[in-house]
Amino acid sequence: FGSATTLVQRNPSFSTLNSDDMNYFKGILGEKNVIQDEDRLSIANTDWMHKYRGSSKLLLQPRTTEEVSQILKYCNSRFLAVVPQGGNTGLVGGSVPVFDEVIINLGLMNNIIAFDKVSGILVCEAGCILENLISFLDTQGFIMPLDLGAKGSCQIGGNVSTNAGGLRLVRYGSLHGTVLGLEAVLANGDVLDMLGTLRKDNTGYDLKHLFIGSEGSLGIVTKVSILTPPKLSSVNLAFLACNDYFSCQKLQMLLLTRLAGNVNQKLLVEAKRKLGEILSAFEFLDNVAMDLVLDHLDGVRNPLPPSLHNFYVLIETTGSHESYDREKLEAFLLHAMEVGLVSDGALAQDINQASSFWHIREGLPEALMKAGAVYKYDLSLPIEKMYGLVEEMRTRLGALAKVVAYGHLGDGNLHLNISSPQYDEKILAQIEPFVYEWTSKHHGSISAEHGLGLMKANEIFYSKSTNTASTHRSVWTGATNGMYKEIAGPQKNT
Ligand code: FAD
Ligand code: 2HG
Ligand code: ZN
Repeated sequence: FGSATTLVQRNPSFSTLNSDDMNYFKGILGEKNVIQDEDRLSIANTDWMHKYRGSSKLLLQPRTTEEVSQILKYCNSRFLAVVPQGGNTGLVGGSVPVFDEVIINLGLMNNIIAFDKVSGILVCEAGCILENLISFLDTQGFIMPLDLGAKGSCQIGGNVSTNAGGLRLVRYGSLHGTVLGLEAVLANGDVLDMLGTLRKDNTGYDLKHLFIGSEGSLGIVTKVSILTPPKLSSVNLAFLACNDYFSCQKLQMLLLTRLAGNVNQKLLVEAKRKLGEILSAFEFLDNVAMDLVLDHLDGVRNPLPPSLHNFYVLIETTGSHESYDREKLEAFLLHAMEVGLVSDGALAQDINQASSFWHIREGLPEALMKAGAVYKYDLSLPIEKMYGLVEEMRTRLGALAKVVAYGHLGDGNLHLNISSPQYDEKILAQIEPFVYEWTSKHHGSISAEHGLGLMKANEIFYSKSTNTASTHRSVWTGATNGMYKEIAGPQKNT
């Protein structure tokens, strides 16, 4: 399904499982958590998109850090390859085995360890499902600093390991900022206790950052401490239509208080500065994406009929002063309409309407799955260039496939999805390496938030210099001796 898959071969230094191994694992985990059942293995071997499939014969479910440590120590001594797995919602083929690796799923390590209502610091096990953490914090008057469509299944350990971005990054920043500490187990079973809850700690390297976004390549994250923001009382959501991409972009410039062309700038900048403070999401989708959702998800309707618009933008604000925040958003929208940036719009009147607006944006990955085969690209690009790629891709593909664009416009992240009834080498050849070359030429990143996984293990060179990529490799070799996960970082020798 992509260039990486055809290049990878099973590392012959890895052993295969035998009955002594099974007995050992049963000894430490108990029969119940050593899973060889075919149906359960089939689920764990297959990724969310049903695009990547391994052939593992063993799924282990540890309950404690000590058990994770024992498993890894043993696998390391026996040269058994492993793959850490959280909620298995990853989109780049990193959460499932490539061959017959032992799957280590963290789902049973799902306890909340501590929550401090004064500092907002949450300490929990890595297997906690994001939505459960969101619900728990809600009862405490706090929120998670990240939110994504996969919240019902993804785990905080998986979020940290992919450095998941999501819908609120524009407000709360990346997990590199909000994760204060981690506990992780290295390939040889050593436990690294970095589970601090301090805001400041400059004693040497801050090693936790190596684990954030390392996609399980350096070890298994077992516990996380994370700074959570207080829940604010006033959340507003606007669903807007723009006629062209330039207007979406300009709208964002207004929000972020940069000057915005031929309008009454003084007045505007003042209003936008205030909105900028309460901005909590800035998402976009194009009309092809909208049609896809309408065609494939039940009960969804376009809040802005008739649907003749080319682009849609969701703007969410979160603040603490209900009437004032609402007024600010309304004033901003009125102005944006007056100057012609917005052609139509709706403000959510209640929580149900807000969730129906969000469903359109969050439902896109699912709608694409229902539409057939999908080639997924997750790119960071300069905002003014971003949509140029979508247009060029449409020209290249013509009637061969549908080009669907959406993403986190607020932080320059385009989700470019190419949808067709079936996978087809002809389509892939039109997309790759063009999409990577284009991104590299415009100094973007070929993985904004989903990671490299199996899909892009060989493509890191489009976004990292040779020296940087070889330093990645040295870190990986130093931490694991190369005897741990099958795919972890660049496969080519640099
Ligand atoms: P998995 O998919 O199980 O694993 C992902 C990677 O992390 C794998 O390489 C795995 O080996 C490793 N891993 C998992 N757990 C651990 C652990 N405890 N220790 C070490 N390594 C581990 N991503 C975004 O960034 N932003 C989005 O907005 C977003 N929206 C999504 C919406 C949908 C509908 C879907 C299906 C996916 C979305 N994703 C998004 C991608 C995915 O959900 C995230 O990457 C998520 O963080 C993965 O978490 P998980 O628990 O499912 O991890
Ligand atoms: C999102 O933002 C996810 O919805 C998935 O990151 C993106 O489907 C995709 O390409
Ligand atoms: Zn995303």
